[in-house]
Amino acid sequence: MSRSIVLLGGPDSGKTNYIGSLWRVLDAGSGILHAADQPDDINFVLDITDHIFAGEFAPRTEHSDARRDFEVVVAATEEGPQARIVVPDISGELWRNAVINSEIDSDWMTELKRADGALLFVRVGSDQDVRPLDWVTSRTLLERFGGEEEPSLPTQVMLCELIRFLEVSLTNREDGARPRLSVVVSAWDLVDAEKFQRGPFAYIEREYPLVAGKLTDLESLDVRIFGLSSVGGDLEHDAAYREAFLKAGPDGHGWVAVNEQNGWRKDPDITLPIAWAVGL
Ligand SMILES: Nc1nc2c(ncn2[C@@H]2O[C@H](COP(=O)(O)OP(=O)(O)OP(=O)(O)O)[C@@H](O)[C@H]2O)c(=O)[nH]1
Ligand SMILES: [Mg+2]
Repeated sequence: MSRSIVLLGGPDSGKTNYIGSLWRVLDAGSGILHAADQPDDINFVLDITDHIFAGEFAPRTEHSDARRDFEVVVAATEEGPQARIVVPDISGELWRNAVINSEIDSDWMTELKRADGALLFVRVGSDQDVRPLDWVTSRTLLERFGGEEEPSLPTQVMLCELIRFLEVSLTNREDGARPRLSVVVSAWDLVDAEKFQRGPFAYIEREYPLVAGKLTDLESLDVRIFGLSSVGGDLEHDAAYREAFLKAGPDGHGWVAVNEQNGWRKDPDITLPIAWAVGL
C-alpha cells in the first residue's frame, strides 16, 4: 500500500488548481476515488480551495515555497484496496530548472522511484509556453541537450525531458505491469468544439509534435491522455462564467474529457486521471 503517484508539469500548467478541485471531490466522495482517511496537513490545499470558492484561480506556486506534499490514501470502494497518493505540489519552475540542469533533486528522485504512476500536466493557452523554433531545431536542441544553459527552453523539449525522467525512474506496478502515465491537458475548457472532438492527443500532435512522437514511441510506460478543466471554465477572463460559477456554488464544475465510442465527452469525475494511473 505504499505506492505513490507523482504529479508534475512545467510552470503555469494547472497543477495547483487541480489539487484544490481534486481534494473537494475526494473529500465528498463524488468521484470513483474517495479519500479513505483525512490527510495530515491540508492547510495549503484549503488555501487553494479558498481562492476557488471566491471564484478565482489559486495563484502560481512560488519556487521559493517549501515543497508541499498533498498526501492522501484513496480507495474506490469501502472494502477494496487502497493506494497512497503523494502529490508533491512543486512549482513548475523547479521542474523546468531540473531539466535545464539535467539534474533532479534527490528528494524528488526518491519520490519518483517510489511511484508507479504519474500525471504530467500541460496547459492550453499558457503565456508561459515557450514556442520553438521549428521542430527540427528543437530536435537538435533535444539531442544536444544537457550542456549549456538554454535561456528559453522550448516547452516541448522540457516535456520530452520530463517524460524521460519518468521512463528511467518510475517503478513497475505490483502486478509487474508497466508504470502508468496520465498526460493531462489542462484548461481544456478553452478549446472550441472542433478541437474538443479531435481530442487532446491531436492537440499535442499539433502544438508539440516532438512530445506526440515521444508518447507514441514509449515502451516502458503505459500512457493515456485526458483533457481536464479543473473549474469548468475561465474564471479569470469569462465574467459570465464566473458569475454562474459563484451562483451555483464552487463544487461540481470541473470535468475530464474522456474518449468513448461516439467521441469525446465530459465526465464530471476529475479523479479519473489518477484512478487510471493507480489502477484501482
Ligand atoms: N480556463 C482554465 N484555466 C485554468 C484552469 N486551471 C488552471 N488554469 C489557468 O492556469 C493558470 C496556472 O494554474 P496553476 O494551477 O497555478 O498552475 P501550476 O502548474 O500550479 O503552476 P506553477 O505553480 O507555476 O507550477 C491559472 O492561473 C489559470 O489561469 C482551468 O480549469 N480552466
Ligand atoms: Mg502551482
